[in-house]
Amino acid sequence: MVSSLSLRIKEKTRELGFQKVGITDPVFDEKQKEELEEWISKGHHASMEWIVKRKDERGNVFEYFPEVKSIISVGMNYNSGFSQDDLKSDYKISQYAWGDDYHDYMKSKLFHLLAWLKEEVKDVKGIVCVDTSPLMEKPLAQKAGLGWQGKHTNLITRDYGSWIFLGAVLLDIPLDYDKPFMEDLCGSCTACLDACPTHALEENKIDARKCISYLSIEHRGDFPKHQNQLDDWIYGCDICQDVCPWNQKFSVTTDVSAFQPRKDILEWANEDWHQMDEENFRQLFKKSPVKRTKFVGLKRNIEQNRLG
Ligand code: B12
Ligand code: SF4
Ligand code: SF4
Repeated sequence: MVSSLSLRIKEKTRELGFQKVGITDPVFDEKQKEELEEWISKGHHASMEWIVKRKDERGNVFEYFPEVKSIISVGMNYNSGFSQDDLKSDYKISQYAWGDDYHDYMKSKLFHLLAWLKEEVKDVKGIVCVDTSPLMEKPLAQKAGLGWQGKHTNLITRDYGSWIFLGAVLLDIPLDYDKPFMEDLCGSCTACLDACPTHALEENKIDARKCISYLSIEHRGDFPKHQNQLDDWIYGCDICQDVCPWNQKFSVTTDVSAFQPRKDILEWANEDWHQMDEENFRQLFKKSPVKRTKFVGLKRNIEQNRLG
């Protein structure tokens, strides 16, 4: 029988604004760890050495939090209802970066959830994770029943498509576990694989070295000559998600105003991007995920598209 605590946790999580929530045990199939190690051994992590450094934790949650007994996996819809065509400029910015930084937004909600839980269960220990912790959030969300990993590798949900951010709370108490999401609803579709302009995808696998999202956000310094194709993207890339039928048919507009596009992102023309100085960057991207590239990185991406 499902305990009332597990039900109340889910109720509270939804009340805090998460559309998707599931609970899973922390014991993972060895296969996840092997896939991660294979990915790294092929060099598909590119220059993301922070993945290599903490690969043992990422591949096995007990290495990260030995007392873990349950994981609450959450998803938050960020589809703003706008499309790349609504941007005046030819330059494109990934939808996830049009508004406020989701790390801060989701973490504050999950800390709230943990604080509430500490009032319900004395001495419970927990860790809040959004993106940056050494955790494989997509396979974890699948294990908690939220959806499946599409051929583009992102987690897709039946009811919101893949425009959802993921997060988790690791807990040292046992709870009732949901069934994993077993179906692969990609079927014979290959739209994302066909649309990726740099051929970064193979079914369910990505070579980050070729991915525009990696190149424009994570890569530091000049681009290697054979890997400098950004196709007008100046921050991130949404192509494989934009073409996905699950996003085209089932996405729902979010009610989170923090994820709505900032006015200048919609209204800046190419010239404005070319003329952007450090002060403009600082103002426009305050509390935005775009801060990650710093001024110099975004400027590099704009120049690469302009001259490349
Ligand atoms: C590193 C990273 C990146 C890297 C590498 C991407 C990747 N696919 O791993 C780069 C910089 C390229 C990147 C890009 C993006 N990212 Co990112 N990224 C991460 C991060 C920090 C770690 C992911 C990871 O562990 N990768 C390691 C590899 C090995 O994992 P994997 O791709 O899941 O590989 C699995 C499959 O290959 C699978 N597999 C192998 N064979 C087979 C066969 C079958 C049949 C199946 C089903 C599976 C399967 O096994 C592997 C292990 O499970 C996560 C946050 C987190 N902590 O998890 C966010 C995360 C995955 N990113 C996210 C987002 C939003 C993006 C972008 C959309 C941003 C953008 N618009 O530019 C793009 C999407 C690009 C893409 N097509 O994946 C979201 C995804 C949300 C979702 N709905 O899934 C996450 C979860 C962040 C978050 N908290 O919301 N990202
Ligand atoms: S984000 Fe863009 S470059 Fe990366 S796999 Fe998807 S379509 Fe390809
Ligand atoms: S575009 Fe097609 S193959 Fe790719 S993730 Fe979506 S449904 Fe799956």
